Amino acid sequence: MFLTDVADKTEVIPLKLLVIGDAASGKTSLSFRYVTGGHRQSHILTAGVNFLVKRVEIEYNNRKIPIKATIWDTGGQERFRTLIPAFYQGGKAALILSDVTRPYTLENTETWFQRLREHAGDCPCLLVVNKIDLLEQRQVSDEEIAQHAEKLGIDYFYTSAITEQGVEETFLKLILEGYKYDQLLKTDKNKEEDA
Ligand SMILES: Nc1nc2c(ncn2[C@@H]2O[C@H](COP(=O)(O)OP(=O)(O)OP(=O)(O)O)[C@@H](O)[C@H]2O)c(=O)[nH]1
Ligand SMILES: [Mg+2]
Repeated sequence: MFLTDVADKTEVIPLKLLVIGDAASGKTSLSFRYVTGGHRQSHILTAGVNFLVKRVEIEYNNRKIPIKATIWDTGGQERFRTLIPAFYQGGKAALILSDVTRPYTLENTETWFQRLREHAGDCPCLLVVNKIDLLEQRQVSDEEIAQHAEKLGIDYFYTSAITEQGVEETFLKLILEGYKYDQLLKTDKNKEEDA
């Protein structure tokens, strides 16, 4: 009985995930919402880096894989830029946030995308259009969003940290993509060692 339990234990995979995007786009609220189910009412700007831990099980190739995801969320303000290299290092997947009420935050996702490529290589990323609950203040159309995502060559999701719309789905996709990328890097590393 005891031996079976031990044999059944599957290795927990640690994954570092990144949440980037302009100031006040909802990075902290969305991460917090996913990890705790709670909502932060006010905007307490993130000085430096927050990180949250979520344990989750994903299914991949008919196997259940336990994951310990560490979600890193950095302040979107320019003055936190110097933290960037350490923040990105080892990131396995990223969310790039925009705010549906401020079109320039969608435009700026391109800069965030380039920054990600510069500091975290080919790590997978998803475009997130947040605050979708604010229907009356919405300033960007579905077409603009689709075109923008296509230009970057990435998938996109609509979310709300208030109603929780799209939150679970977005983070599950992020974790799955991060897991696949992590496995790929490990396989490449093993190949190098064998060569
Ligand atoms: N209506 C609505 N408000 C949101 C949503 N997400 C975040 N907010 C609000 O937007 C403001 C900014 O949210 P934060 O999560 O602090 O934004 P941030 O991206 O972490 O900001 P920085 O840390 O400064 O970069 C707060 O007042 C949040 O309550 C959302 O989906 N809908
Ligand atoms: Mg924040």
